Amino acid sequence: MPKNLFVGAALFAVMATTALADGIMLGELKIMHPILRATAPGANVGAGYISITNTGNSADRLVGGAAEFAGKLELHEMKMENQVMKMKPLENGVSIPAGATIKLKPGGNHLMFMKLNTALKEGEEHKATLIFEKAGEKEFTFKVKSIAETLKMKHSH
Ligand SMILES: [Cu+2]
Repeated sequence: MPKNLFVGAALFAVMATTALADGIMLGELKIMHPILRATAPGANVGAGYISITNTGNSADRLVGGAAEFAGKLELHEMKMENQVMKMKPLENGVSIPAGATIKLKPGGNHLMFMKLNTALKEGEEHKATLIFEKAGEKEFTFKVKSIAETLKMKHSH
């Protein structure tokens, strides 16, 4: 491909990206629907969900994050073990292939906020920072949804 044609294509890609009205862009990642699940009374861990689209040409990776309302933020996967669904930390984070949309949602990979220092109540908003290998880090505002509402997400596409 002639070099100037390649540059032109790249510029077009950048313009198309910034024109997206929905979601928040961080580099080439488009982040949508940051959600926290409301906690039951006395719970000291809380789950978080988010949708990430990689609009770029190379893979990125969600590697971790932090929040003031939690002592620690882990990335978890759900795994069947002896017919019991268990949560396991994803030590290598969550890969986001070029062009792919990954959804952290109930029943699948999720954000796990450990050592909560406040209850997460429906309707509230809390800030949490997510860290990506290539795109860097950014603070997002998560909306707290009821447990029933987050369960509906399980079957959404
Ligand atoms: Cu978990």
